[in-house]
Amino acid sequence: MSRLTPLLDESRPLVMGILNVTPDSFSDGGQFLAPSAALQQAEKMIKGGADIIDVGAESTRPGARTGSPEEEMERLLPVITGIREQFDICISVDTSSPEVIQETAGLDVDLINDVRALRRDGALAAAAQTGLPVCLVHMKGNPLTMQMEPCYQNLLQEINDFFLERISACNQAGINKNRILLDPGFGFGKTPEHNLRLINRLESFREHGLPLLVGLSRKSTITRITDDQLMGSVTGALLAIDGGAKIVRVHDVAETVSAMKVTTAIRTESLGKKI
Ligand code: PT1
Repeated sequence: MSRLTPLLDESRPLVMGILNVTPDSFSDGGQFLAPSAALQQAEKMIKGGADIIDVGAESTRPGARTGSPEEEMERLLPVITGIREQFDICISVDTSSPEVIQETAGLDVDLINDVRALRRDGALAAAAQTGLPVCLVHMKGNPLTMQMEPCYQNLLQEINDFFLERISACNQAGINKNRILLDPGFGFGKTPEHNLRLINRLESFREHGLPLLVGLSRKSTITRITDDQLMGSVTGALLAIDGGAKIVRVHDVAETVSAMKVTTAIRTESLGKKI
């Protein structure tokens, strides 16, 4: 069974640490490409309190181009295998490729995180086959084109309609609702104002009754507001959790976890155990 399932049943929010093994990632490109550097970063995030490590080999930042599944696998395989050998941590694979979904499922991973919401040919069937939970991200367009004048009649409704359509496609492919997480896709085909509204109105997406995941760490909307990426990202993560996010996807795990502990202590009026 996926290690994520019991974690989702806990009442606390979860932290997903980002591990990019891409040569061109938007904030840490190339830094963790070597498997040993990637494993060190994974260890740092686990020590910092990460519940999940999200490993990705395809850059999906605005303007990025898609690589081949073989390229993705070549980068992912040693890192996923290494993490699995060393740590009993939840591993998420950030991919849209059916081949990668199928291959990595054999490496005992716990979540398929797809910014294309399993819309690629064969991705739904591949994900269904694995029996793993899936995260469906809302994206208008594709990474190459998504920031070219993104436009909505009704942002929140269009995202919810998209969720309904993808949940139904998943159900038809044999992926039950209890295996689905939703992500409104901060930075995916949206203006900064759209992105800010998503977080401010996160409760709009609760109607599906599914866990919400939000990733805003170090994204351009944040860095356009403040030069302090860390404080900006942590603040955004806290407000996302306040709005009902079950999982926040972050670069700075330890800092986010510390901030979350203080908000939890205030909300529960009790000291958590100091780690
Ligand atoms: C995300 C996410 C992701 N984001 C999930 N997976 C990225 N579930 C990759 C910018 O504007 O939010 N949720 N996987 C990275 N994508 C972006 C998008 C990075 C926009 C940067 C920007 O700077």
